[in-house]
Amino acid sequence: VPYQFEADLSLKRLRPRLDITWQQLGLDSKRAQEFEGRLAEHWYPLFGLLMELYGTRYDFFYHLERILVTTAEAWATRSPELRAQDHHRINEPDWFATQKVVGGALYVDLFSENLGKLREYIGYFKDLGLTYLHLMPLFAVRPGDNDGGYAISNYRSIDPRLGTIDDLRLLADEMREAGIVLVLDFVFNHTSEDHQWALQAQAGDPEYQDFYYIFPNRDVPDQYERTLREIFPTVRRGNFTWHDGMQQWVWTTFNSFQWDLNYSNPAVFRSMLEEMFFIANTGVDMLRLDAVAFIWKEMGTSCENLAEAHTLIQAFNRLTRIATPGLLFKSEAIVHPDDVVKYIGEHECQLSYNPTLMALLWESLATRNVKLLARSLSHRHKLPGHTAWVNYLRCHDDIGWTFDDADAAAVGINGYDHRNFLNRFYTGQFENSFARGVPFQENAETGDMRISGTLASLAGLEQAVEEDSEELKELAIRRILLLQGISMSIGGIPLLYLGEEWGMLNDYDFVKDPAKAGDTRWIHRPKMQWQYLTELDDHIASGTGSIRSRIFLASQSLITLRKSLPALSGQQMKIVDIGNPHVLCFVRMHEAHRLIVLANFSESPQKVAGNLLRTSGLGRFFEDAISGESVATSEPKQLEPYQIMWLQRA
Ligand code: OTU
Repeated sequence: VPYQFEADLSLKRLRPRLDITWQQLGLDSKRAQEFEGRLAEHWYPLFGLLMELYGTRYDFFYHLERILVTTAEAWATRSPELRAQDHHRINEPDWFATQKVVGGALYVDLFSENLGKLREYIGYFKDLGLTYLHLMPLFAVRPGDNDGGYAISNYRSIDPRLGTIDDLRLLADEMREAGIVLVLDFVFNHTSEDHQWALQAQAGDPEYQDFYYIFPNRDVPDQYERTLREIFPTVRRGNFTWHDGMQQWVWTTFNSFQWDLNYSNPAVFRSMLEEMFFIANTGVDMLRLDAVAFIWKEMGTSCENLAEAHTLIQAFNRLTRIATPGLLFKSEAIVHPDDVVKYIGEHECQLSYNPTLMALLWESLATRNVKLLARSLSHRHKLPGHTAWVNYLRCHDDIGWTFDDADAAAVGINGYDHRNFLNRFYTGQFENSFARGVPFQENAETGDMRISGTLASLAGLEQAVEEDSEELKELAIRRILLLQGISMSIGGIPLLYLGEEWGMLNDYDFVKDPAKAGDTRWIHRPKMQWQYLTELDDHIASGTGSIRSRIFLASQSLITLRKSLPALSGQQMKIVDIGNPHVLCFVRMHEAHRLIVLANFSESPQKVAGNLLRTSGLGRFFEDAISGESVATSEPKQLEPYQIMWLQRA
């Protein structure tokens, strides 16, 4: 064990401080044993991580003590319900990985106006089958543009337009009773320029100036710039913003009002830890770790995905194991697939967005060819134990083509050209494209861009509705359900971005709001239309159906079906080469359960040889769990345009 002697001695010296904390909190030492047991269990790795990050600081021991006290207080003030849940989850470390878990994400204001009203929709989530709900950032934000809530001015108060901390606690309680997991963001790479720490920095307090990266002139920023990318090039060139009041430069990776936190300062780590525990103790089950790639900077590097970023998250993770062990982390690393997976682990982030799968599903829809998707999945889907992918088709952000160029080359694709093609395809510039997306952060210099647009608009529904073509509508609906069918069966937690269940189209009105006009991602953040639900009831009563009702009912039954199929639990998945480049085939397995998925990514019918299905060792007769149709392996099987089948042994 590295630093074993130092770790032991430090803990011995810290023990009296811990006893004082228990006394101050009126806690008897018997109850504190729970905490101390977990502290002992995680102390060596935790100490090692903090030593790596801050061991050379003159004031290391001071910060160590404060980190420990913060953690002890967080545990001691955790509610009995949450502590009971912690115990339960320690004993069931894979509780989140079963097929019964299905997620949804939404903006509170756009969905239900506020947190109070959101409670009234718990029935809606249950009806749809959701057991996990990610609420987009809902904390207090700066006035005007707040990057969809990602410019936080106070992590302990809710945006007054949405409600109060008590509303959040109440919602968390009711969701827990309803069996729905609550997910919130931990926006820890940056704060808003009007966060208390930033205001103190602006007032000239050197202690708080050290919370951020602040420079008197361009010397150091220019040196950093040599190796940095630009993430939001249409907002501002470069990564630094001149602050008039301070007459200094501030590091701002994203918008100019989002100030990057300086984690090389242990006071920042300790302070954000306290904010994290505050959020956790409101009743949050999972924290989405925003922008993980950027949290550590080092001169001469890209300042993305550095080793210390992992050390930092692992340190946060160990502290949650001690104080709030029911809490999980979800990584938001929308980066190269080799880097995405490095954030995933029992002792780092137990969950991660799966941006590679997301991008390659869209890639396969555009090309009608699954070779790159299959190639990537064949060696990138497997994850370590007690972790899971979060599979999504669209989210509140743009689509970036983050696939691996070597994967592409292996199937004869040039990555650079292919990204250009995909950008043209999804912005509708490519002839015969069905997609209605728009560019996001187009970089005039590099020609680089990302794509905005809703699932339905990108899948062709917007075009079909405009052209009023029944045939095109049918194809678009099938594309939507095909992608949903994959996301629900590939292995991991499927995450719907709410609105998708209705096939909601792009909303072009965002440009009318000056705080949103400069950011095309608002095109795919439409307001929920509750009349759809009334229409649905009418449709069910009359036996007729609109496009929206059809998408809703089909999504709902896919979710119900997924939950009933134990083979869809966990991650285990094997790609099968079925000899048809338009058809993705994989086998899902969990314990003794098996399921074969066949998915046709083209608008023409496709045949697959029946005997190939037999090689899966699952027998000769199957039933498609989606359509109920029987399939015999003695003859070739024809898949309809964009059809997906979940084949069970009959
Ligand atoms: C995240 O995304 C959020 O999801 C965005 O909504 C925020 O605007 C941003 O951080 C700042 O808080 O650049 O286009 O992984 O792709 O972290 C989205 C790298 C983003 C980035 C990602 C970031």
